[in-house]
Order: sequence, then structure tokens, then C-alpha cells
Amino acid sequence: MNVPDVTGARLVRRTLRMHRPVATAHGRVGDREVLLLCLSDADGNTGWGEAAPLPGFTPETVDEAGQAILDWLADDERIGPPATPTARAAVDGALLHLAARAVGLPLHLHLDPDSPSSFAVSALVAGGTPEGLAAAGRTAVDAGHRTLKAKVGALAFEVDLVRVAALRDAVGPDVAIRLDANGAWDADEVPGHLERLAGLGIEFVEEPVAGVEALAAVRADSPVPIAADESATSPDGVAAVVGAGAADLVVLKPSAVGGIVVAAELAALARDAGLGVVVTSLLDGAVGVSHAAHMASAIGALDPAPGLATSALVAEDVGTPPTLEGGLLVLSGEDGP
Ligand code: OSB
Ligand code: MG
Repeated sequence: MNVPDVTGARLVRRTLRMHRPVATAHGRVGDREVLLLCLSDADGNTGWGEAAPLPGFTPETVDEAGQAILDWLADDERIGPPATPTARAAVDGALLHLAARAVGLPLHLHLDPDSPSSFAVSALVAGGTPEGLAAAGRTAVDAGHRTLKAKVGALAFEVDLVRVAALRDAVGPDVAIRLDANGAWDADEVPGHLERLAGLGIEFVEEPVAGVEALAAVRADSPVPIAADESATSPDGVAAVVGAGAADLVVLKPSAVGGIVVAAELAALARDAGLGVVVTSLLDGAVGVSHAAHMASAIGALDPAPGLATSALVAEDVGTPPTLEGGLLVLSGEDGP
């Protein structure tokens, strides 16, 4: 990376407020504190980055991320990036954003001049009841989405099966539906679950079970493609997934794995092994979603559709996210804080 000459820095803490908590098999994701880092150069250009730790999905607290960013700022030599992933995401994001602003380009065009400024994204649809999930699916499809994602694994499987069947019924056969169990299902029950879900036409299931070995065992006979998410958050994790044949795809959340640079490395590792790559958000604020979206465009990870429509779930954001127009995410140099 071409490191810009940073002459000023500001770190602010903000609250990211959701319309309502998002239910996952690891618990609910509600309002949380995030950090925004603003770096500037001698010409007055600014670049923004975000650290948005999420308990259960990232190792550090927001205070630890803040300290790691302050340590990085205090280190005149800038020897290496922060070791905590969300702090690194903020630092690398702000540096790349600053470099793009300094040459007057939206970040994705700075990273790859031929990358597209809009692309289709998956919508995360929520609803504990079959009717609720079906209604959310219809709303998303009416808004233009052709890919939907639903969380499973927080309720009894029989309930999830009825929910997903209602969603399929509501949106018809041509809309892609992906599911995410966040590792919650019992290993011995997963094959039966996947057999029964397969009839509903499922694009893929994320982390049906926890752990690389368990994923590999499940994938060997799975009628549904398997995606690794929590198991693929580091180079070692992706290598283990690839080595064990544990997944057909990896889900990469730049904000959780260490930012744009690390996520691009993980994507390359996965692709070199023939795996698909799905770029998603960690229910990030506007800056994190924007950076993930610019990266997805720049590395051409646009099919399967990135899971980057999550700003619609945010009631009070930390800036202006990329806009959603008819199921497409539209990037500009203006999205961000
Ligand atoms: O497991 O994919 C996840 C958001 C926060 C924390 C974990 C996850 C998510 C998402 C993001 O589901 C949306 C998406 O992947 O489409
Ligand atoms: Mg997931």
C-alpha cells in the first residue's frame, strides 16, 4: 500500500443505533459503540476509517480497539498495523480512503479503475414467525433485491424450516435465499437439516456447524453449498478451510478480519483454491459498509451478491452509507461520514 503522509488524526466514539435488534444464533445484535478515525494530510484531505467490534464475532472490546488505534497513532515509525482486527480495519480504511481522496477518486476506482460503481446486494431479512419472515422477504423483493439472507439456528429447526418455507413461498422460485446458522446446529443433526432444506432451493448455508472439521464432515455429503464465515477470519483459518475441503465459499467481513487489505488477501487465498467469496458487513456503520462495498467492487467479488444492504437496518448511522436503489448498492466518493 502506498502510505500517505498523515499530518493529523482524530478519533471519535459514536453510537450506532439499530431500528431493532437483529436476532442471530449467538444472540441479538443491538445498538453498539463504534469508533471513527479521521486521518488528514498536509493538503487538508481527510480519510475516514471505522472500528466496530461486535462481541461474539470479534475478539476485542471498543476500548481495546481504541487503545490499539491510539498506540498506532503514537508510534511515529508506523512500523506495522494494529494487531486487533477492528483497529486495523479503521487504520487501513482511513489510510486508503485518504489516499483515494488525495487523488480525487472514489475508493473503488483508486483500487481498480475498471471497477463498477453499482452492483446487486443481498438483503438480510428478519422475522421470528413464518408470516413475519415472509412479509420481510416480500418487502425486500418489492424493493428490488434478488438475493435474501435469513438467520436460522436461534429457534428449533422445525420452526426454522417452516419460516424458510414461508419465505420461499412468498418470494417465488427465482429469488436466491441463503441461510446463516452461525455454527449453532448439532453436528449429528446437520445432515438431516440440510436434506430437508435442500428442497426449498437454498443458495448456501453459512456455518451450519461450528469448526472446520465439523464443516468438512457436513460438506462431504451436503446437498446444499456450504459457506465458512466464523471459521475463515484469518489466513490460517482460510487455509484450514481450504485444506479440509470445509466449504464451497467463504464469507468475508472486512471490518471483522482486519480491513480492506487483509480481506483482499483472504479473498485471494480462497479464490486461488477455487472457493467463492461473499463480502458482507458486520452490521457496521456507514464507513465500514462503504469500505467493504468499495473493496467488493475493486476485487470483483460481486457474485454471489455481497451482503451489504445492512445499512437499511440502522436507525442512526455514523455517516452516509452507499445508497440502495432498486436492490443495487450505489457507490460514490461521497459515501462515508
Ligand atoms: O454471521 O454473517 C454473519 C452480521 C453481523 C454479525 C454476523 C453476521 C452478520 C450478517 C451480515 O449476517 C449480513 C450478511 O451477511 O448478509
Ligand atoms: Mg455469517
